[in-house]
Amino acid sequence: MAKNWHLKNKLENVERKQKIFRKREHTATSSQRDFEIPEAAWAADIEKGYFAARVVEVHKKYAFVSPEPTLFTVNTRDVWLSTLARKFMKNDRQERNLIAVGDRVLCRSNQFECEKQYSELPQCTVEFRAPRTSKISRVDPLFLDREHVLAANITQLVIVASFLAPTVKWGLIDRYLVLAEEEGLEAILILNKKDLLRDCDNDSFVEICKERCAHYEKLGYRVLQVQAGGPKCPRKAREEIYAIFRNQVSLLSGHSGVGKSSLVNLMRPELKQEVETEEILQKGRHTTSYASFIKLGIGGYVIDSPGIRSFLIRERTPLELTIGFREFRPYVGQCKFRKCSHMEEPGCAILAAVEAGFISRWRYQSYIGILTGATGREGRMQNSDSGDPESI
Ligand SMILES: Nc1nc2c(ncn2[C@@H]2O[C@H](COP(=O)(O)OP(=O)(O)OP(=O)(O)O)[C@@H](O)[C@H]2O)c(=O)[nH]1
Ligand SMILES: [Mg+2]
Ligand SMILES: [Zn+2]
Repeated sequence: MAKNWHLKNKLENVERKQKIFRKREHTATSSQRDFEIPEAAWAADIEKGYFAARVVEVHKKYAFVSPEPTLFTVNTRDVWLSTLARKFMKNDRQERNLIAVGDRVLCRSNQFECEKQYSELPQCTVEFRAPRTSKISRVDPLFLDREHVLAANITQLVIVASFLAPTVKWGLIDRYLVLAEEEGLEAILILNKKDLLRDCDNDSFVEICKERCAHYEKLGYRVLQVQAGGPKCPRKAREEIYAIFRNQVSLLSGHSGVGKSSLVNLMRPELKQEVETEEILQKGRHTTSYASFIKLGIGGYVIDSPGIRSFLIRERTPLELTIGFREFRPYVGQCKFRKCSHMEEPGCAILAAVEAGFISRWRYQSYIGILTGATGREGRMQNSDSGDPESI
């Protein structure tokens, strides 16, 4: 009974917060609305000398952008230092940064206006942002009612985990899958450090890994088990990796040390990525410090991001969350109670499917974890409470 009461309270809370969020969205400041302008309306400004660009890196007070003369051709070698137009620099916004890596923006050069040159790079002002075709975001760890957009306009989400060192966190994978499902993005799973699994003598762990990889494949996700670092990656594995990333704009996400940058380095990146070394490991910090938009020699672009420390995603109602678990969908609307949370209600179709073995228990546990707001703090940085780096 006490548990039921707690759950009811919790769900009412989610609904209340969502109402506030929607109301806020509705009354978003006019500056926020004006900032997002469809590209079709950019032509007149482009004639005045403005230029379209892609955001390639975001810092606290500035960002780097690269011109994008046509869609999907980003001149990543031509980097401009940009600041946001002053009129948009308001604090009362729901989004941590108005621009994120991957955003398409319209810039005005102020190369000859600036009295002070802060950098040798040309300088510009970001005047407008195009509506996003996709975004991946989390809850800002510093202000829990604010959204932190990690990347925008990606064409696929590549979730990277390592079998060991650090040990794979299946719950984190499921959290990312929920975001991908909601955005209608293809999600691909790369399980790295296959060599460590091969040498592992914990048979039950190896068995679980095998089972779960096969289960994700059964659910229709592409799963790749690779060895991105260490000795040379075999040609076949390399070809498989290329086939995933070629001509896409991919976001690489996952926790620190799993091998995201090692993967990027296999694909002839324009900028070689720094990979974790013994020294960095001792300091316990992220190797990649900022998410950056990188052109790949094999074709396409990738956003390499630092391993995430806290991955709290926006709270969702049970109905919203079931969308993120594709195997739950056939049972949605079949429960006895319309507002079923699928936790312990009688006549719950999802619980029955778990009992009957149609939904796996561990995926169901992930659902419960997200629904009840487990923090998602995982990994070797979990004891560090020093706030978050400015980037992702
Ligand atoms: N044994 C083994 N080690 C690997 C493999 N891939 C990468 N590594 C090592 O794992 C460590 C972490 O790799 P990174 O590529 O820096 O990981 P990352 O995900 O980019 O980490 P952050 O930038 O901190 O988020 C490095 O020491 C790599 O050499 C692999 O397949 N097997
Ligand atoms: Mg890295
Ligand atoms: Zn139910």
